[in-house]
Amino acid sequence: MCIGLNCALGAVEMRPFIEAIGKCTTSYVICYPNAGLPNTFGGYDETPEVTAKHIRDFAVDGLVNIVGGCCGTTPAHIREIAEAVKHCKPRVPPSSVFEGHMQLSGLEPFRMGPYTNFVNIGERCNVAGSRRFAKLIMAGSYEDALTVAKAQVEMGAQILDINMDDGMLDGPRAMARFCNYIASEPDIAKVPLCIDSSNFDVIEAGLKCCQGKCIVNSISLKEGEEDFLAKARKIKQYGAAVVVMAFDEVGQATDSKTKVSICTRAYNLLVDKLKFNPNDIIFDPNILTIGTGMEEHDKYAIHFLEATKTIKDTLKGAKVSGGLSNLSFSFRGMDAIREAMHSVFLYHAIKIGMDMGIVNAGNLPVYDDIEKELLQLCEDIIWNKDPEATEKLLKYAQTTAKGGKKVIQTDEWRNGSVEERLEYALVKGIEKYVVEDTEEAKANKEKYPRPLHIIEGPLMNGMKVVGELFGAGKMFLPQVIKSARVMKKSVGYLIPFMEKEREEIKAATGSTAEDNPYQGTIVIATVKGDVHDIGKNIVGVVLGCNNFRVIDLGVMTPCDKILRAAIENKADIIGLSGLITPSLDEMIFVAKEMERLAIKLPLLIGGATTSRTHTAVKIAPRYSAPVIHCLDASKSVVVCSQLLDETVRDEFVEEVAEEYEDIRQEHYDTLKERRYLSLQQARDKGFHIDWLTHPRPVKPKFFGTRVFKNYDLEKLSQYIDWKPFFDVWQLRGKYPNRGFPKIFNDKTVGEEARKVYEDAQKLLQVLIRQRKFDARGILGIWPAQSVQDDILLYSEEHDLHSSEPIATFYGLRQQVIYILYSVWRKSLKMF
Ligand code: THG
Repeated sequence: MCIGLNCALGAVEMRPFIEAIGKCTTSYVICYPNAGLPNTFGGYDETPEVTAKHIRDFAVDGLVNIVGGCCGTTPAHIREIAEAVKHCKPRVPPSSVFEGHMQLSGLEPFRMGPYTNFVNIGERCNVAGSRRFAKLIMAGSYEDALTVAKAQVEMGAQILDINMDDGMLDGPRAMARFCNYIASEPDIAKVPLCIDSSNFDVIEAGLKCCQGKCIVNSISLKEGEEDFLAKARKIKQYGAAVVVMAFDEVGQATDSKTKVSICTRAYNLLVDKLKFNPNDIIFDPNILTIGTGMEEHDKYAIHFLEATKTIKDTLKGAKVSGGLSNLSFSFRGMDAIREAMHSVFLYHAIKIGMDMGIVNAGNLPVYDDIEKELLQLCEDIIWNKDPEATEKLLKYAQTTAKGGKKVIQTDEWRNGSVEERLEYALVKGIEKYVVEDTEEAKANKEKYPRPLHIIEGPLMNGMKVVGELFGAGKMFLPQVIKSARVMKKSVGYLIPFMEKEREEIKAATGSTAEDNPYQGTIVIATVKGDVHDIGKNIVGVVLGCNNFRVIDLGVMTPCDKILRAAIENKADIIGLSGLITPSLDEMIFVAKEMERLAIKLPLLIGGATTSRTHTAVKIAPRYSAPVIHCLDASKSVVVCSQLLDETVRDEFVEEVAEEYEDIRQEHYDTLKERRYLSLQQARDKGFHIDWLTHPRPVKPKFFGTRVFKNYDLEKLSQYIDWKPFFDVWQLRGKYPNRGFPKIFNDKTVGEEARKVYEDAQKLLQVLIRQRKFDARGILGIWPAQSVQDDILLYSEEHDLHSSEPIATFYGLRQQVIYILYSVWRKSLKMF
């Protein structure tokens, strides 16, 4: 930190201030006084020699680092001052008792001494981590978004994490703007900020707007040492502390050994190569989600805790932090369970040496207050002591939600039809009877002539329900994985029969078609620049369980590798995944490349920062084949199956395209900031005809008006556009102008749509038959010409150059840019 002293004071008046500041631990003191106090005429009388003498006294006393002159000083003053201090040493700040500890600041200093307890970093000013905050920021309500920041400080957050990583936001702008808003509110600005982004431009934008010393969250070795050091060098220049994530060129460290080795490598680079203050380094060895239902994830908490211990023991001065709420993502919607897990985890992590964490400040129950059964379950899941822990926690949530009453498990569902039983088993993840039930369905040759029909029918219906429940937050990830396993069991039973069937067809038809027992092939990858793969791995498992051949290219996958793999493996679908915002741009790039190379495969977009809006607005317009946002692993099965089933594919693709078109329209309609062209630009965009080369327009058969009386209503009724009619009834769906209205097939609104449509037809017939009104029309044709923005009409053709117009249509050109959106969208496709 530096303090500068200048205007309004001469050097004499400055003395007491400089002495006071000298006692502070502030790194730099800059002193550039006026040439004395102004005289009655506002001029300055102090000579260069006098000013220089005063400043020299400061320098000799070791009070200043940088000197100069302000009002009234001249080049002669500066020359004299420079001469006077030539042999003086710069001030050395007195050492602080906090030397050797992390020191941060907002408006107030924040020092982490040896007795500082665990430090809470508030997580909620994060567009990906709080729906409320995201809504406010997206709507541009920054003032209201400050309440989210303030509430956290009031509830005990000592540092605030700020994250604006969303594909629909201009990250650097949003970050700078919010930091500036914070600066205007001392109750918030008193705490240091933690500028959180996976995009370094956003981080820099934040750093430029922050007072005090903040934390940069985060950098890592994922792009190699050079990139890592370049970013760290900048952070050092800005004087910030830094969070280093345990990622490297290979990916994100999940086991404790790799976590420690990456952090150690980063530590040595920072301390040896850049002389980075070890007290300004915070390691984040990745708190990853447990209880996902996948065995590989069961030890994630233990790995973090083990790594934390070693890092604290071996990397002197460095701190350890982590994003606590990640731990419990599997239990989204079950806040009591999540909070208990967090408290139990922290209880152990703090003991081991975790210094700080990004937490939902104020929402951590006291360890001892946690209900005993829940506490035991949390201990079990964190320390991986019970393979059933996830299951038991889910059950616990369900029983407590029902007023503490235990749910009685009965086998009553076994009385339903075979379809109902299969669906129930899928939704509830019960494997016990699934083979038996599948067998029963297969035996019904009338209903299911081929084994594939069972997959496409009842099994897929069950998966659809799973997808819907998951989307509505009523089912949780571990349950989805269980459902996928049930599916796998059922499909596994059917596969030998399908293969046999294929053999038979081959023998009968002499076909030499390649044997392909799969529903289809999908190439999935985490895009370049991104190391997150947990979600993608889950998608891989779920699709694999559903008889898809999954070619998983791993993380940090460059575009050309993805496309090559898709072509070489004759993939049917490409799936891109990513968790950080820059991945969104990479996905756009992949889409553009696919368009350029005339690839026609459907493109699935998934991962935590992706969204339907971003996919619809920014990715889909770049690629003419289907682009579909598929956030949930459970939905991927239904989406992929529909894409590969020729009977429903076109309709599905069309539906998605229409939905995305609506999203785009809505998005552009709600854009708060309208942008304008200048009038001249708008005029230049007008339609200009070169009359010399343009063929002369055909001369109409008449000039003047023509009137239609009593026009046939029956004829007119065929031209009614019914879409606005359904819109008014808020029935959304398809209604082509002619032919059978597709909206009638819509599962949810179809029946109602048909009813209102039939009512309307009846009314219309009454109107026509009883001639309730007659229809008249008039049209007119006149010679016309445009003059600037306006259109002038004349009574006769030869009037054009000689006489006065009979009428003028005034047409100021449209200057709002977004109204031209549909034109712009079409032109986008050209890139
Ligand atoms: N390490 C580092 N930085 C990080 C993370 C990390 N920054 C982001 C994230 N992880 C930590 N922040 C959050 C913020 C919120 C949630 C999780 C992590 C969260 N939010 C609720 C949810 O998604 O269910 C939303 C609640 C709501 O909308 O109100 O869980 O690991 N260095």
